Amino acid sequence: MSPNFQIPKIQKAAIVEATDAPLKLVDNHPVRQPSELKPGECLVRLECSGVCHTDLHARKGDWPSPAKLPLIGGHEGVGLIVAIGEHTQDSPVKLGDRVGIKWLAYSCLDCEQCRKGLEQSCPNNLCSGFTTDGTFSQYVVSWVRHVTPIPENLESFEAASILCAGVTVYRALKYSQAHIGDWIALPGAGGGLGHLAIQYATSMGLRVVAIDTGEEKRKLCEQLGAEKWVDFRESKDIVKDIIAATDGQGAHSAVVTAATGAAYAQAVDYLRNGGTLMVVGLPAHASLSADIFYTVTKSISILGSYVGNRQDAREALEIASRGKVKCFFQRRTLAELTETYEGLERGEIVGRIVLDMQD
Ligand code: 8ID
Ligand code: ZN
Repeated sequence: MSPNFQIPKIQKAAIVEATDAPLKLVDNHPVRQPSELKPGECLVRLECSGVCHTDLHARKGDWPSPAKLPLIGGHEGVGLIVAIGEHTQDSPVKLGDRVGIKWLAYSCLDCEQCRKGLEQSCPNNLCSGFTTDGTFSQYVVSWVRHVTPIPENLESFEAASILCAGVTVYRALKYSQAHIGDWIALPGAGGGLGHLAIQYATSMGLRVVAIDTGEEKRKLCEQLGAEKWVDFRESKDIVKDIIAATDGQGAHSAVVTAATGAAYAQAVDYLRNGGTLMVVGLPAHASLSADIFYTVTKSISILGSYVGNRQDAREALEIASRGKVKCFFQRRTLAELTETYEGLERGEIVGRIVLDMQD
């Protein structure tokens, strides 16, 4: 416990009280006090938080796995550690450190998945803004072993969305089996995950065909380095257009970050023989259907990719800190979270929204 930080008793927070209920904005939500923290826990005073489409899924309760209720969403937070639970041993972070809160808030670090670096799939995990309260409040409780140190030369608002969107697409690209010079198809390219995927992909030397809709998203995708653009609303034949855009042979890999099942429908068809489909976007009530004959005869790999581990987070941030990847975001306040969800639902958010948590 530090004498340096004044910790208030109450704070602003956006609360989901019941599945699909409107957000309740309050300014008197209790702040967990330093004396109430368990060993291994820390209290972070948030500066900002990105808003991910996952937060909207959590509010709506449209995934097969339920969120805690009542719930404070949010998992792209950056702030300062203002307290650490008494009797915490060997903490890798200290008071005053600037850290990130990502989706994976806690894992046991001892099960087979954790030992193998697949901690995001730890059966005992806790996820920020889903199974433990997240970053849409001014203070959040997290775990010293899982918060992510933010590189000094990366501004907090720039870092926020790297903690989910950035890490997720960085890892998906890493496992996409795409090599320098290969074509990568990115359905959802104009959204939060997608616009960062364009930049990580071009940094890896990949050639990007961006798939999304509307002039604003087209411009952003092209500015960020996409060589080809297919508008999924305008195209009469998406498979044909993507194959034509990729030297007539199809993309070597696809990282699907669209939040709709439709974006998966043709992926196997526009992949080149030997191609890889990275399953990232998590549309509600959707299942993946791929023609078995062509999956086999085209030697297609289909891989699920779930956020990233602590090492992926550090790598994704380090790349951003070197200026290779830059989040395109608009600043808003917590009071504007409801309209942000509405914008996400309508597919109108270009890049990301990052909330100023002290405003
Ligand atoms: O670990 C994971 N796998 C992970 C991590 C983080 C987020 C998965 N996600 C999931 C989210 O839960 C969500 O389902 O990825 C999805 C995308 O998250 P996001 O990038 O935060 O959402 P967004 O900003 O709304 O972007 C989605 C984009 O998809 C486009 C939209 O226009 C938007 O720009 N899109 C849609 I909707 N349908 C499309 C289609 N058929 C499409 N783009 C191409 N083709
Ligand atoms: Zn997310």
